[in-house]
Formats: sequence, C-alpha cells, structure tokens
Amino acid sequence: MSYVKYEQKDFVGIITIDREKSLNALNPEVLADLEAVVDAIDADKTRCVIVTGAGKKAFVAGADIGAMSTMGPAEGRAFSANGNDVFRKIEKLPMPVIAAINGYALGGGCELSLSCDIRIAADNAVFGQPEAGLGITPGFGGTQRLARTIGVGKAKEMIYTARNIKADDAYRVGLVNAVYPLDQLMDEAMKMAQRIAGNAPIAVRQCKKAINMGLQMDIDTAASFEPEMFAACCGTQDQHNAMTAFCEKRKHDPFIN
Ligand code: CO8
Repeated sequence: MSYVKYEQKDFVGIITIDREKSLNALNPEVLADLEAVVDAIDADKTRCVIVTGAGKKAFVAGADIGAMSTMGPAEGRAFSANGNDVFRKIEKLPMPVIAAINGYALGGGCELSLSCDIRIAADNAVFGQPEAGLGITPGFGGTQRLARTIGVGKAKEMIYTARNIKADDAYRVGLVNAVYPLDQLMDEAMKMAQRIAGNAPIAVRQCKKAINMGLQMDIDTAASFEPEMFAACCGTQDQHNAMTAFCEKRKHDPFIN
C-alpha cells in the first residue's frame, strides 16, 4: 500500500499525500512513496500537477515527529537530505506544480508547498515552521525557500518565533496566491491547472525554466539566458498557430491546436 496516490485527469496529474490518521505527516516511507510517484509522472501527457493532502484537516502536518525523535546526527542528516532531494525533484518537474493546501501545512508540510510553483489555500489552512520549538531547524528546504518566497525578514520571523500563521496572513505575506472555502479548493486548483494546461506546453515549460534558473543567477547572466528560452519556443506549432490566428484576426483556442 502506498501513502501517496496519483490520479491523472486529462492533462492534469493530482498527487495526494494519504496518511490521514497522522495528518499526512512525512515519515521515510511517505517520502519514498512520494518520490516514486514523482518519478513516474508521464511528462508527455501531464501539463500541470496539483499536490494536496488527504482529508479535510491537513495538507501535511510536518515531518513525522515520532520518527525523528530518536534520530542522531547521521540519521538526521540522511532524512533531511532525502526530503530535500524529493522536494527538489518536485521543484524541477518540467511542468508547473500547484499546492492545494487543505489545512495544516507545518514544518515539512510548509516546505513541501514551497517546492511547488504556486500555492493556493483553503480558509482552514495553517502555515508554520515550528522546528525551532522542537529543537531542530527546518530540514526540507524551509530555511532556503521561505526567504526566497516571502522575503528574508518575514521568513526569519516565522522560523525564529516558530509561530503559526493562518490562511489570511499567509495571503497577506505572499505565501499563498489565493484563499478559498475548503469545499471549493480542489475545483479552484483544477481550474487553474486546466488554464495552465490550455496554454502552449513548450512555452509554459520554458517560462518555468527561465524563472527558476534566473532566480539562481545575477541579472546580467539571467537576461542573457532568457533569449535561449524564447528561442526554444520559436518555430513550434503552438507559436505558429497562435500568432497566425492573431495576424489573421481569428480567435485562437490553444486547446484545439
Ligand atoms: N508527526 C507525527 N504525527 C503527527 C504529526 C507529526 N508532525 N502531526 C500530527 N500527528 C498525529 C498526532 O500524533 C495524532 O496521532 P494519534 O491520533 O495517533 O495521537 C494525529 O496526527 C492527529 O493529531 P492531533 O491529535 O495532534 O490533532 P489536533 O487537531 O489536536 O492538532 C496539530 C493538530 C496542531 C497539527 C498537531 O497535530 C501538531 O501540532 N502536530 C505537529 C505539527 C508540527 O510540529 N509539525 C512540524 C514537525 S517538524 C518538521 O516538519 C521538520 C521538517 C524537516 C525535517 C528534517 C529532518 C531531519
């Protein structure tokens, strides 16, 4: 049995962390299942991925505290490295990934959402990096991606105080793009995913690559890199169809290329 489910709906893949009785907490087995699901995504037929948690209470309530409680330095390093590797795989998927955050997103759960391109939350969502209160640091990318996402000052405040924030505050600091009633969250995630999937797939992937790689570079290098992403789209059927439709004053529906 796997703790991570995968469902393909047309061009959209849905990953569900499914360990509901422990609020989808990440232990080594869940991480292994997540990695296997991510590795198996068919990039040819998947244009957008949604990551969510099973049930109505938690996205992921963190790394499994019981599993971590007896770890010494070597085991802790290996667990942290493993989580970082899996989340980096999610971040490096060629297609956009949306986190649909349906409740607690604490510690490793907040970090999982940060490895996704876009975060949308239900109104019951709670975010936090409680690690400092548990005697550890964030270990699945939180010290790196939170500051890159909401800015250094806010990230330091969240990490040093270990204080949780609710969905409306997460929206205010830019941690999530939108907040919806819980029962509408997956519909809204699907709508966004389908909208992304309806755009030219090569162009969307090049946009993701350009933004993510550019963030690791100085602006001069990044600006010299963008033409390569642009060039990769030139000459594609999508570009030809969309631009010809514009020039001929026709409506273009990217779904029917
Ligand atoms: N780990 C293990 N079990 C958990 C976790 C967790 N993170 N969160 C919840 N559970 C379990 C509970 O133990 C409980 O199990 P049981 O029914 O067997 O007692 C079940 O889920 C339901 O939880 P609660 O009864 O506590 O539900 P409440 O509604 O009362 O509370 C909370 C919900 C507030 C989310 C509460 O469960 C909580 O505070 N959980 C812990 C949250 C947390 O601190 N998360 C961060 C963990 S640290 C982390 O993620 C570090 C990531 C980097 C790791 C680096 C590796 C070295």
